[in-house]
Amino acid sequence: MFSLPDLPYSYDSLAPFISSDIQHLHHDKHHRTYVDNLNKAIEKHPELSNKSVEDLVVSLDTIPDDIKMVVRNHGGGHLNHSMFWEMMAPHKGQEPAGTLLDKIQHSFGDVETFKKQFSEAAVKVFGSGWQWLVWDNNEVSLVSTPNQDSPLTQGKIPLLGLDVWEHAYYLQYYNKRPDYVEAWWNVVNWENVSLRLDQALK
Ligand code: MN3
Repeated sequence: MFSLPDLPYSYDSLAPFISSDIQHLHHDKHHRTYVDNLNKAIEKHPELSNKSVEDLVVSLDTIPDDIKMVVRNHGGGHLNHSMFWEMMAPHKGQEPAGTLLDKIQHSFGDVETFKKQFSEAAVKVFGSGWQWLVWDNNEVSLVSTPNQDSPLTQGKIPLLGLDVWEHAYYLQYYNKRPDYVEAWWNVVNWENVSLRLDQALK
């Protein structure tokens, strides 16, 4: 059985950038739905019950046809949101540092250019989806995924992800996705992004 992880901080601690109301709706309702639907699917195939959600999403092609779409959408949703909470933290004015900074500079020139390209790509994701910084082919790069698809299914390791589904911002930002994206940079947990890069480099 998969379970909904607690937020690693209080519901109001990403405010004013992401409101407590959004966090309650997004975590308690949307993320819970992904977990519940994933569990219902796995109940039909108990042989999969010892797999981690990463295992399921990495090897989607091996998932039985009758639950493949549910695992893709709701397993992906559970995995993406579990990462997303960890990829954010209360605002402390941090910036990328160490090896992560080196890799960003190598691929994008500097942090400002990286943020600009990431933000532009995030704003352009059509409909519901995610914008990612991934580790792929020995460098950091940008990728967008539709719906709840994970970069892991494409063999790319997610380092930083931004949920651009309307449910992630509509309560506070209405239709102004660019304002949400700009505010979100204030709550990126760069230490977590560095940790993910370190694990990818092992
Ligand atoms: Mn979401």
